[in-house]
Amino acid sequence: MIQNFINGEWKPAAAGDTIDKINPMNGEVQYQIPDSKAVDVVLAVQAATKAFPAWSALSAQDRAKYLNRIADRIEQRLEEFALAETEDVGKPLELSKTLDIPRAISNFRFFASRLLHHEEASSEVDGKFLNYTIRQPVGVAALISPWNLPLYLLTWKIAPALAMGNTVVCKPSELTPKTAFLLSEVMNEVELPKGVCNIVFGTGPDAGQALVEHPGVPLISFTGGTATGEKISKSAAPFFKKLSLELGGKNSAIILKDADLKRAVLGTVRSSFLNQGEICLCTSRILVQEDIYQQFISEFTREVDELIVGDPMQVGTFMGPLVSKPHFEKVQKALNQALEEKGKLVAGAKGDNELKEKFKGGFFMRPKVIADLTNCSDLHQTEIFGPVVTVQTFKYPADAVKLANTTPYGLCATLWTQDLSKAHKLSQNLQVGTVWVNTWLQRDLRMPFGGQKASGLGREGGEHSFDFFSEQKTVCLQI
Ligand code: TXE
Repeated sequence: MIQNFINGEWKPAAAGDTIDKINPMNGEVQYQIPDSKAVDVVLAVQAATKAFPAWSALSAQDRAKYLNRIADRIEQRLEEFALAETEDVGKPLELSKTLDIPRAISNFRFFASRLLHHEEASSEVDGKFLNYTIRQPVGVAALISPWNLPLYLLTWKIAPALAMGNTVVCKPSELTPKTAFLLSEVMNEVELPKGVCNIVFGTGPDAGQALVEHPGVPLISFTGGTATGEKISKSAAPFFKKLSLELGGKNSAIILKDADLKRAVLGTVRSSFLNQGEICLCTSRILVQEDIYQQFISEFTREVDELIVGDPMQVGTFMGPLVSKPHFEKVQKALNQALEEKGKLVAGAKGDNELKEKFKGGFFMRPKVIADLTNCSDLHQTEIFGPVVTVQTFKYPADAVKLANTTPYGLCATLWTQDLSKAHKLSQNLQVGTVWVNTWLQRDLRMPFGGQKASGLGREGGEHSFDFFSEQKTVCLQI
């Protein structure tokens, strides 16, 4: 039974209410989680506040030891975590085992190591003054995470927050809570001091909102939808809280005529539909130079229609069900709009009914590729966040950059070309936080990660996470 983890103990929501967690495979109730309200959040923040002095006073070595112990324990329980992630999200078990859980382990190890090799600045002026910086924790950090990469993204916040000496109150998505609960077991197994890490389950408007508005929480790190990011930003503004927002995306894959076509096709199939297309970094717009359009689209659609969609527990499955009924309906609505706008379904026209038959009540669909929409269709602008991509052509590379930049978002882009001087030039002009050239989702945790425009505020990763999860102070001494 999943319960809140507050002050090192598991407990139900104070009012005893629960939320049904629905199985994406069949639409049935899988289990219940606490439907926490403000009172539960207050208890969690109290616990984190009480634990803060001792935790922030620990040496970097001791905090790093805890982070490494957490990583080791998750690694020992990898199969269990991977199964839980797949059963919650619907993603293939192979993906949970090779991407989600290993990355969660890396998050803890990376920031433990960074903490021990981290240097602060100092400078001396004309032999008269010595300046040096010190980094201090902020306090109780609110960490709010989404449902698409649940453990991967939650630990991307917990690790640097704890490394910097903060204590945390986590609010995972109510759609995919299981691995966060297993993580609370690990925190207990490694004897993390009580109250250092607290996990409260509940909805966004109740538990999430109460956490954002709590006056004892000076810092919020949020990953989720842009609309929610906006709400959080508004709630946090009067308190001048430190805020990091990693929001939605509408990412383009730009295929230039000199690209290695096979690599571009396979790379774009993966970047479009991995994790059912439910990654903020997924490709959702494919821009192909007109010279190679026919060749690209015929190879691309063939690969897409050959993808295996089905039981995520089966080896070879590329896509499982979408995460929830409301999300499935949101994606279907976008697809219907595209067809109403006379978009042409060039892949994914068949197979949905068979999936509905085979997985009764499940949120399954074949990956879709839509062509022939006009450039001003708002489907090129709105985040669909599912296995539906649009494809457009362009004449000159500069036209592709213009198309790619004409969305409210600015998270990432992929570029397929063998002319690397062109790649450097186009990368300069793309208004995004990350450009991948001839690859995708290759992540170096030392690099800044985040988006521009409606894709968010701030950067996390390496030093950027330490900057966000600490207060830097300059001390100037007359010598
Ligand atoms: O995310 P939400 P949802 C996009 C994607 C998706 C859309 C909405 O387009 O369709 O966002 O998805 C908590 N105060 N992404 O509804 O609402 C919520 O409980 C405080 C992109 O699942 O953003 C959950 O824990 N917290 C994204 C978390 O916020 C609130 C990944 C995310 O929920 C809250 C997921 C509130 N008022 C969705 N309302 C990415 N960038 O990867 C909700 N929450």
